[in-house]
Amino acid sequence: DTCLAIDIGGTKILVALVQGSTVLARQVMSTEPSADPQSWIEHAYSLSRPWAGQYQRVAAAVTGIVTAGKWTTLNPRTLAIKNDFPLQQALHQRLQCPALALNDAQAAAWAEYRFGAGQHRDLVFITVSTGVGGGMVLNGSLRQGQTGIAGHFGQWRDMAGTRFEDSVSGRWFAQAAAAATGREHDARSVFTAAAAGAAWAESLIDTSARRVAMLCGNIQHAFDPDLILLGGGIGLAPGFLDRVRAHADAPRFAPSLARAQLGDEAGVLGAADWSSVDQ
Ligand code: BMX
Repeated sequence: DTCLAIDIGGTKILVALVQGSTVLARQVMSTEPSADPQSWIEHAYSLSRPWAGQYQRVAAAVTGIVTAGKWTTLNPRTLAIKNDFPLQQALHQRLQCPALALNDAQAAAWAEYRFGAGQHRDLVFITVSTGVGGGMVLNGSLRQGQTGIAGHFGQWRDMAGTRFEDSVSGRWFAQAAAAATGREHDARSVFTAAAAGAAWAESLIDTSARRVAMLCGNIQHAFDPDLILLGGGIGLAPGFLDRVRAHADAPRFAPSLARAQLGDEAGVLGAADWSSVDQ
């Protein structure tokens, strides 16, 4: 059957009509950070109007934690959501069909396992994006945990109490670039500046990659997975994975790193597939 799948991230919302591993049609818009969940849903709904009657269920992959269908932010800097927004219920009411929601990176991990990188025994997916998210498929099953928080590696804190994602993510790039240049930047413009030879931009990318390598090393020590996949706008940026690899280079226990294969469609593909297996 066919699923309407919605990925609500810190920067953009992707709405797709999905059948198995195929995205039949898609629409993308930017997330208005100052708006609220109900209005993001209304926007997604309006983008999906041309596909009315073509799907039997709706699945959402969202930035933030989903506990029993309710949605809460972990890091309001990535996207602020008031606690326990009844996401599944709101989707069901708006779209008038069965609805399921889960965290975006968990959905992406599941999609990579099913349709992307493939069926490894233990696979970890990390997205370096607006924030830093993660998901794990262990022994063939998606690990969501008791509350849905499993895999939130970006929320790990250093000794000073700083969240990991606040020192490597797209938001961090924007802040660090502004501090370095006195001008406004986003992650994309930092990568463009680095490609044009700007030393300050090079150095920011290298700092982020070094910290992500550290994160991957920690994950390896915790779960010893077969594979760690890197996704997200920054994770997939040209050259980023190579830098992470170079920094992660420890002889015996280095993580096995690879590029995530499903790009920005991992969330919608994973949510759609998960909604067919988890009901
Ligand atoms: C944050 C957290 C995670 C999410 C990750 C990536 C919030 C709102 N989100 O760590 O749940 O998986 O960001 O999100 O607390 P993205 O929007 O950058 O893809």
